[in-house]
Amino acid sequence: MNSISIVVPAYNEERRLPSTLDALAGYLAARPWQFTEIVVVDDGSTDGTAALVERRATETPALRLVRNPGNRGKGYSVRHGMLEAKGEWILFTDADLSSPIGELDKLEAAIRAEDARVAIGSRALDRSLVARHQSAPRELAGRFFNLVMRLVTGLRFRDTQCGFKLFEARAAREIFLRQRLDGFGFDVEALFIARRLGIRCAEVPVRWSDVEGTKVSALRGLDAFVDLVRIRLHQRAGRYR
Ligand SMILES: Nc1nc2c(ncn2[C@@H]2O[C@H](COP(=O)(O)OP(=O)(O)O)[C@@H](O)[C@H]2O)c(=O)[nH]1
Ligand SMILES: [Mg+2]
Repeated sequence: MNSISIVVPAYNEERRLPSTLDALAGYLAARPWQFTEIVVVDDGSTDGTAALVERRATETPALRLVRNPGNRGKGYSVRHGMLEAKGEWILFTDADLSSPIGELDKLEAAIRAEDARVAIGSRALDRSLVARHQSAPRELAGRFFNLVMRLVTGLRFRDTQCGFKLFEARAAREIFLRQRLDGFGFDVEALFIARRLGIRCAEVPVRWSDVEGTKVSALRGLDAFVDLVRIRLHQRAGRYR
């Protein structure tokens, strides 16, 4: 792997982005790459997110801002970034870097070991890697979501919601050109499409630590459950072909 795009969906992240961009730039500088880029997708932020990225992009040529037409959600943001990215491998990561960027090495190793084209970070395979947990209700809701997700979709993953996933570029195109959910169910949808296309995905235990400042409301969380039904309906209507 010597060509990488890192996609960062960002909604009102002016506080959490600076240290994240530093960490990403540091990681990319530590290794000889043929091509690197950091694509921040501004999701209609009302704070200084876009201005911050534009300012930093003048000093960091590998950094690029793309903008959504308004606040469209994480799914829309990631799809936009994945389809804009030019690297041969594309990672998307949450703006708070809850999984440290060094964990990318583990995804890369899993891709090689399992001959996969997608590797997804997981908090469920080795819970001792979770340094700081989410609130108890949030974590419980996450486990319940996983249970319902497996029942509704038949997918076997233990954690689909970790915002740290690596795709081979061609697989990313095949998946995200079909992907349509704009909200938090998009990860499940992407994995669902991957299975339909026969694209192998490895689930990889990664270090993870909750960072304050979540933007996910209970209502948006509930909508992710509805997304599971939407996935089945889209599938039945043949929209993932
Ligand atoms: N909540 C939310 N996050 C968004 C949206 N658009 C993009 N994002 C990004 O999606 C990621 C969600 O991370 P975060 O809010 O920390 O979620 P949590 O860690 O699961 O609570 C961050 O990078 C957000 O900036 C949106 O409309 N709502
Ligand atoms: Mg977070």
